[in-house]
Amino acid sequence: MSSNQKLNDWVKAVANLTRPDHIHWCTGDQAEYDHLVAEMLQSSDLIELNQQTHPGSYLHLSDPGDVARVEHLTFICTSNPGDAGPNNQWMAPVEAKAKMEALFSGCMKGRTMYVIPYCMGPIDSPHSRCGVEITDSPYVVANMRIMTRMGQSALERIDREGNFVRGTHSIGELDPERRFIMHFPEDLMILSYGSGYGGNALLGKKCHALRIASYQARTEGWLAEHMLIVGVENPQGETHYIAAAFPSACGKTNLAMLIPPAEYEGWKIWTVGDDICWMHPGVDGRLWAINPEAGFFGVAPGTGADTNPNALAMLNHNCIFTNVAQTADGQPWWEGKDDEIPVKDWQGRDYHPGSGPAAHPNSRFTAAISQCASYSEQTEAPQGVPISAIVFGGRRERLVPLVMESNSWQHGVLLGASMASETTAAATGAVGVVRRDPMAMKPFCGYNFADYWQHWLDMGKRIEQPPKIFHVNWFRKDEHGKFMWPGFCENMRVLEWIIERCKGNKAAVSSPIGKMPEPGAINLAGLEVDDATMSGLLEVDASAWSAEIEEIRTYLEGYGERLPTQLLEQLNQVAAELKNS
Ligand code: GTP
Ligand code: SPV
Ligand code: MN
Repeated sequence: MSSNQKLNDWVKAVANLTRPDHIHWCTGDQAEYDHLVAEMLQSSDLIELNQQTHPGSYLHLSDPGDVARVEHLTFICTSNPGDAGPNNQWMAPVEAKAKMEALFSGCMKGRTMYVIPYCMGPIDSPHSRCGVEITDSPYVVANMRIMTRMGQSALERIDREGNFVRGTHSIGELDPERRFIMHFPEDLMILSYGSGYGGNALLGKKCHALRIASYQARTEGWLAEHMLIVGVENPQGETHYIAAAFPSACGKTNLAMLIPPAEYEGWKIWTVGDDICWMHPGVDGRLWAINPEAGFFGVAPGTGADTNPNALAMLNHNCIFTNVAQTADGQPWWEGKDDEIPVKDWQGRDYHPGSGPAAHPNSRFTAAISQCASYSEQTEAPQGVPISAIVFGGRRERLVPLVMESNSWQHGVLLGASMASETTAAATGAVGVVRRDPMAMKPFCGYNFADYWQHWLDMGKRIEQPPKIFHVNWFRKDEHGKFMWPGFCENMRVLEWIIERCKGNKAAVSSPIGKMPEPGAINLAGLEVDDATMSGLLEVDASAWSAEIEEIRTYLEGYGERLPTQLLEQLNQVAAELKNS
């Protein structure tokens, strides 16, 4: 129980509706976690992995119909449909609440209802926000303990502050026909039914820290973004922090913990966050960022010694794996890990090579951020870290150059608003289809994108020393379908150029779409990238870009009268420069 009457009353009301057999208030301590794990091993919610090679690690196999976020079943329920915008699905709050009440009615009979107080962000940060998730899934409790500051300390902060986001979650029947993820930003409330997976169920993550928080951030003058936060330290011991927004499964976790290549002796990468970033203008005129999360819910496939050695090393203890495959000796396995051949696939069936992926393409690991070798102690700093550069990026086979810099904050907002990316397995639906994903927030902005872009433009005026804004694309392919840029740790070379630009040390070449590196400005020492490939990676095809700009115009104009005119002015300027080029 809490000393907060509002919290106690709400817990009671949810119990009256859902009818659980037991109510458990989570403390977040180790004994509670161990007990939950023991129960889940008993009920087969968890499978024990090899405790010699992976102590404290377990595997959860989800329902095969519940493997990713469900954007078509996700709603923003504001009183005015215009406030949700064309970027969201909207439902009237009264209708949504009635629908959810019917689903939740009696749904926890025979089960335990867990009350999870959690804090998003360092427990003593003025920028952190608390929430309480009620759930009937012990798997959710175990994951929330890794992903957030969960339990007693969060409850104490809630008792002190009085306000918190209310999240109610039930796995229900795991029936996609009876599944909804509903957000009520005006009430700071989330209702989620019918899924036990990731962002659908761990309500502190996308539901609270992005959809609800982005709505709050707009009214309160800050930014809640789908961004990693990384510190880049040079051999002189100077650290610059970069925040980067890439859509789901487009490389945030990888970039956040890269190990610089051999040519970068003395450089060090510090991980502050890999998915979500809350930024506030500081009294010193800079933009400061905290990571509201305490753990990673990272994509497993593709994580190997050659791509992301820091991640691989942290995954050998105290992890929860979801929907990966298993080797004969009970180790977790996924495509891209190593040359082993697994014996069981992500549904626990016998695996036969050639019968499709052994691990689900959206299989994931949950691990505490402090387990990562590149973990930065600044992750706990109440004021956060100062951001030198904001980087936008997408997965684009064609057209979009390796890196470019915006001409101004306003032009940078256009770069973010114009983002597009090939869809991935992180959400249900087709994979590999190019879609507009402004600021990587298409699935996560809790209000009308037009108002969001205006908010970004306004923020630029409120920050005296705004970060420089860049756009990158690691995913350009050649005519044989091969990635042109080696990516992964070699992205360090692009980060170096970005930081040099922030420090004012390197010149850039103007192009109609933004500032580009001068020839030779990206350090290619030790790389097998020839000059022709590099100029291909930095090429700006004016006629293809003119077509892209018209597509962007059509997309932006879809936002109607709310669209900031400044954004269209920026677009017109680019269009005119392309024409004259
Ligand atoms: P979410 O957790 O869904 O938000 O994803 P994310 O943005 O953190 O993506 P992540 O770093 O997990 O990468 C997703 C996939 O992209 C993995 O399979 C990676 O191996 C692959 N990937 C990441 N970085 C690069 C890169 O620089 N080049 C190439 N070719 N692939 C990459
Ligand atoms: C994403 O899809 O961007 C994720 C995974 O980070 S989930 O938590 O499921 O949203
Ligand atoms: Mn994400």
